[in-house]
Amino acid sequence: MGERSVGTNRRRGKLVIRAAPEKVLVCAVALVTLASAGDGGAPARSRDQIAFVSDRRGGQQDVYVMNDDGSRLANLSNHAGSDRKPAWSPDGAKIAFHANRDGNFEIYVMNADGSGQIRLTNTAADDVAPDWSPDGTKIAFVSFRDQHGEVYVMNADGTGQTKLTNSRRGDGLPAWSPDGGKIAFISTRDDGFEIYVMNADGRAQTRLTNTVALETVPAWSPDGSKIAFVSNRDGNFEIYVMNADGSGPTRLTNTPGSEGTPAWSPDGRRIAFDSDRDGNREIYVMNPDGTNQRRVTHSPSTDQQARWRPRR
Ligand SMILES: [Ca+2]
Ligand SMILES: [Ca+2]
Ligand SMILES: [Ca+2]
Repeated sequence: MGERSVGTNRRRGKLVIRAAPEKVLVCAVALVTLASAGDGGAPARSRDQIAFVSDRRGGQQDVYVMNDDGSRLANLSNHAGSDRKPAWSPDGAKIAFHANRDGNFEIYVMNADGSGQIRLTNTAADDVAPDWSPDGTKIAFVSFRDQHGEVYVMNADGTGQTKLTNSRRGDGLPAWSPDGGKIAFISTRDDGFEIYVMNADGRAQTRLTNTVALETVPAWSPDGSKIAFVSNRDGNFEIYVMNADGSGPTRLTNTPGSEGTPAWSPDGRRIAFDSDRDGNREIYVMNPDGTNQRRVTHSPSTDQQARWRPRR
């Protein structure tokens, strides 16, 4: 349904462009009015939103938000330097991200409209890759304050920073399970990039994948039964999904390009990801079985790291 309405708008746009200038203005106003009425007037909720990272503004990486059909794009973080890895609070009111505004990366948080940007960490090392706990009280992240990456957790206001892993190799990309009980993450502790899971207090660290290839970017399905991830086990990077215990890995994409960063929609019926299959990196959406893959962004810049906004 969403695709059809986009196509209709696009065709209308071409008709408008060929019309006389004064008609262009009239039609444009009419279209805007229709769009506003459609979005605001109906009792049904508006489209789900996706936060992502793009360098479309002068090569500067910022956190953007758009509707999940690519409409209503806005630059949220809009700051010099690199703003990356957006992660929504569970109520959809805030976004955590990492940025290198003071010489190295720190975790920041901002309101969903980009206002109120606050720094949560303050170390001489890189602090990156935040992920919010499902109850909203904590943020897991990765810090290199002990030279190598380890998974940490802190209160959502930045206090109480605590190290959860201590592998002394390289642990990263924490992803909180929907029930809050576990955190998936990646580690090189066994001489390869593999996906692990641990209890949210750091206990019971368990390896889920075991290949000679590279597995990374775990993402829990909303019901907690599956974990999507990225692997190059079949020659180049593709999106896979497995059961939460590591069993039943299944490939969802199959392209010569490089796929990255899967993210589930709040209803679990779609997975967003990024890919350079069309020449430069764009955000795509597909069904959880890999069908119906379609591109959402259309920009010559790099668009990546999609995260779907939770429904309130
Ligand atoms: Ca830092
Ligand atoms: Ca591929
Ligand atoms: Ca692009």
